[in-house]
Amino acid sequence: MTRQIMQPFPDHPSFQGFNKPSRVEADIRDLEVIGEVPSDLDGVFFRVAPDAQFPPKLGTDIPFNGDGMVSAFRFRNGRVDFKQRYVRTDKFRLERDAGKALFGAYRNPLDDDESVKGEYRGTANTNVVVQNKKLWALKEDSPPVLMDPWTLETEGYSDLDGQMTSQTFTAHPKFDPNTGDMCAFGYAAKGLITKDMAYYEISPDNKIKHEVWFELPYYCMMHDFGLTEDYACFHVVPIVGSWERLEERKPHFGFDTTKEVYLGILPRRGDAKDIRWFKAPNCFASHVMNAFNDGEMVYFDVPMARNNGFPFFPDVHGAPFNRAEAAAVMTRWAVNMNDKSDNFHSMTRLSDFVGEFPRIDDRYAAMPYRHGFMLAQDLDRPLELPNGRSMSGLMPNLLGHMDHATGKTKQYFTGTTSTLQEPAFIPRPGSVSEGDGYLVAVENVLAEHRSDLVLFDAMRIDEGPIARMPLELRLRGGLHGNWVPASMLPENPAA
Ligand code: V55
Ligand code: FE
Repeated sequence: MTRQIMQPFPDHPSFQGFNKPSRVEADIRDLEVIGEVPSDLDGVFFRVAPDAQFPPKLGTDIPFNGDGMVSAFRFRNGRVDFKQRYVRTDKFRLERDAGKALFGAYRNPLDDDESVKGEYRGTANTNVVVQNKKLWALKEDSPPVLMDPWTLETEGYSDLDGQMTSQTFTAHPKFDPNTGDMCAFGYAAKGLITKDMAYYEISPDNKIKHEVWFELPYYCMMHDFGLTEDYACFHVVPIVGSWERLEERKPHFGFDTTKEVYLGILPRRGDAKDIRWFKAPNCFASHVMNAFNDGEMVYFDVPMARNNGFPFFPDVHGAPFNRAEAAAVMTRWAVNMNDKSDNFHSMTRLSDFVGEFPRIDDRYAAMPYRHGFMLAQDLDRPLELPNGRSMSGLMPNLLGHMDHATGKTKQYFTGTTSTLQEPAFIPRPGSVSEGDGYLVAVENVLAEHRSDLVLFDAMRIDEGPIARMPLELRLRGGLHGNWVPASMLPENPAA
């Protein structure tokens, strides 16, 4: 069979300019370091980005459907090495063999090539975490894909040796800092567009210790959740989908401003019958900064907006995308499990940053915490480049730090020709106090079509990076990543 000639990527901002798929798999030994990388940092910063291997089968597609490309930045002795590989998902292998895209639109199998019916459609493009000495490449519509954390070779999809019956697994698992358990869920767990949710607590050696199945009030995108010492918290926001939409070839999801928002609270040691669903007026929220509980009071911190944040999942009633109403600010939702009413206890604004991609010092996940970080946008200093559009429409030129104890904030500004990708926190080796450490992030140097890795002292981001590692490569806008200390990785055969 002769391979089809590679076609150009679509003439669309999410496939051109800085967002053009790069498809570069690379190894760079010893990145140039401007400044200083602390010599006691020993670990890897993993991150993942969608990077379509082929132009979309149907001529266009949303940015969330690109094939997962994993980058690994290995820190040791003040040096940083770079490795980047595609996740060899089933989709990736089938399409590589065919020399073209075989799968249709994002989470719509109706236009898939006959030859791939029933195959996993996942792209493993949303998050990468380490558990049980493997790298898990995650996409919320399918099971996890396991990889070798050193070579980035793909092992394949895993159902945890048959333990996991959910058809899907979230890209936002949480790690209980007390036990190392991975707490996670799958939605559409019994199949596409089902309301079924499965909640799992998985030990560090991959045993499912606890499992709860329940139904959502309505089917919607369940992208993230909140974990506290005693509860798992699920925000139901009307980014809705239906078979009707798929039949009509509309995007899988659309936003419905007429539906209520819920916060479901599941006692972690309880059962489906113990869930309480609290109600709030319509709003938009996606990523969770952190959550914690004080007895029966449950606190859940999210960037929250009045309206839809995803331009490519349009309003189901036809309203145009409203950029001003899509602006999200950090907000603390509170509910009281002892309340007789199903209303929220309160919603409190935590800072004035407008943005998304909230992160914390993960040693303080699921417990009362003080320091939060996020990407934000200084709207008074807009980007000066036409081609710098990011996937979500958010063009973050600020890294923000908020101190929840004092209400004070600090920020780093990239200038008007660069933007930032989500940071990850690196604890200072030997430290235990919250916020004592570093932040690492990819900076998009849009003007030069280049990406830099930047490292900050987490408590002094306003002073700018302590080290900058220019890549001379362009890393497409990514989603999520994490710092993993060498102690959580297997022995490195190459070291
Ligand atoms: C998000 C990202 C996804 C996805 C669903 O909110 C939600 C982010 C990169 O893929 O499939
Ligand atoms: Fe996410």
